[in-house]
Amino acid sequence: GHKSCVLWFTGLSGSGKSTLANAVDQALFKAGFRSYVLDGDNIRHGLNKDLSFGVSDRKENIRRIGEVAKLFVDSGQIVSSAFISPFLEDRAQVRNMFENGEFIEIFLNCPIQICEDRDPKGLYRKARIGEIPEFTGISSPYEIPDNPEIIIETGRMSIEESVKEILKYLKERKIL
Ligand code: GGZ
Repeated sequence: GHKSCVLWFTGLSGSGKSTLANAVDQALFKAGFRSYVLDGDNIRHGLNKDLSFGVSDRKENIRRIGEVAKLFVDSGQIVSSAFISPFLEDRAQVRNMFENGEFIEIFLNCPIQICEDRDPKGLYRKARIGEIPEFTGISSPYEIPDNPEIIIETGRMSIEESVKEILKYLKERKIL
């Protein structure tokens, strides 16, 4: 068996949150652990499709995701959450819903130039020309985590290396 926990990925659009969360999920599955990924595809398009990208809706987005993550932890799973979650206060609020050691904040530290160069969906380009208002990192803030459990420099590290580092942390903490 294993302990349940939340892997809370935070970082800019294009920093690799969903990609890395899914890679960790795959690795956990292969190793026989039960895990699940919450990301834009299954939350922003479903439960939270009534929410915009204004400050108060982003806060509500994160609050609801925290509540859903809590349900997964209660059910004994490792849940990976992959949302920008730009505000320190909101991340701290979610952290407070969990026991000590259950909430593992993973900051994907990637320079905005790299995210913007990647621009897989062309959103940065649209944000630059004003077609998307309140875009994180351009016209809406991202508050850097002050004490994350793990920092991954996704501009420098491969996905495989990043997965290894996260699994190593979970083993050291006796979660796996
Ligand atoms: C930031 C936006 C915006 C604005 C749409 N600002 O790279 P993506 O496309 O796939 O991921 C981004 C996603 C951000 O949703 P989150 O739920 O993670 O954000 S938050 O935690 O702040 O609520 C991006 C897309 O949605 N997107 N408009 N204005 N990202």
